[in-house]
Amino acid sequence: MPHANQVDTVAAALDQFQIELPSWGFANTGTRFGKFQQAAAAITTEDKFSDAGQVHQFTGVCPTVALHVLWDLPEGVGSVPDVKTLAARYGVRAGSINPNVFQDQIYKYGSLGNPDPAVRAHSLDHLLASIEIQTGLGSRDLSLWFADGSNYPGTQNIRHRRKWFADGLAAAHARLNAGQRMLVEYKPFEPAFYHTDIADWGMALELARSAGPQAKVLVDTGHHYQAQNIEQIVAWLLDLDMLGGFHFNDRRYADDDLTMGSIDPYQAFRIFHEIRYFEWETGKRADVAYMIDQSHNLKGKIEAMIQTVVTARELVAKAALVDHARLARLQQSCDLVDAEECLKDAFATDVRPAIREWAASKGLPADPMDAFRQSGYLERVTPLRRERNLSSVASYA
Ligand code: LRH
Ligand code: MN
Repeated sequence: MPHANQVDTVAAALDQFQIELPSWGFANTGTRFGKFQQAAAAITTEDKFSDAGQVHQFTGVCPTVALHVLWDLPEGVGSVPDVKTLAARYGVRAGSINPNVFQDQIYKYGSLGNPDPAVRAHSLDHLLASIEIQTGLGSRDLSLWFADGSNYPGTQNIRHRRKWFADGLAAAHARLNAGQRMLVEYKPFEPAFYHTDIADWGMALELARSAGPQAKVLVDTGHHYQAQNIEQIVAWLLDLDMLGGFHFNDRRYADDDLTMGSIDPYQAFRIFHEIRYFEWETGKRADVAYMIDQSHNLKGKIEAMIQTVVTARELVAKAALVDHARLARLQQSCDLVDAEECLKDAFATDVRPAIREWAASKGLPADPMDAFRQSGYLERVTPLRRERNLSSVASYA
């Protein structure tokens, strides 16, 4: 039986926790070696809202869905009314808006970083159209990731591309409305394999700062070299008031987009710890958008998402149990072992009983996965989607 203040601490942490679901996490996705079709996978934007609604219904902490402009708003700003209808129907709001300047053929040599001014202008137009969608849907964040870069030394002028990105992001920032933010996501490689224009946190920080005050940095946990200390980057960005949000997932090798906490849950715990410790020390709420960015190539999409959110709730609860006052004293007195044990003790705490109490207090199921499986939702939607999913088999070459 968890002791009283553990239950209160966990409940307080979960009462203020929200994590955004990626619409693309519900659709059939694959790798360059192929895509294994799931009959039940979401196809339409309505399917994605419906599936996201299931995850929120059973976990209680995912009231928004991140949208990718080309994939979820086929008519661009013209799709806004439909999306609003879906949000109302399925009880989840439209979240961050993700422009797509990496898929179309014209982006072969880049988008905002392309040597061709016409392609840079076209890319900027897409960002501005995405801001109109952001405004139409009342979404706070424009979430920006660019595939831009090069594959071979000497093939592009890296300095010129940096300047073009600075100009493009500043031009987009100028069109943001009050209360809106733009989040600049970095990634060291893929699909570019020699240089990527926004490759690390420092480049994203510099570009966000030069764009304007409503620009922040987005940390995708899969976008780091193996040896990088991600929670140190998080601590720096927090201290610089430049941390805007996260794309949580997990990886064994590169940007594997695996289920959060499936490979290294202590990594995600250390990230949540740095945020909680910052909030405890400063008394300030970290203004961070927690989002999931995963592609479930083999697992059932909705089950993988429920697994992810259940894990996220547990890691947030564990991080809330760190005795911050004691930790601060031990860090100051350099009591290394006891300081480290503060984190390990919290991480080792089984918070599931306390989370079940919190869930019961919210009218939520003790076991979201079991509740979803008992709901018969999959049995209902699969026949409706099977034909369309299994008729389109995509191959790499
Ligand atoms: C790029 C990325 C980006 C998304 C995409 C689906 O790797 O992390 O955030 O747009 O995945
Ligand atoms: Mn991402």
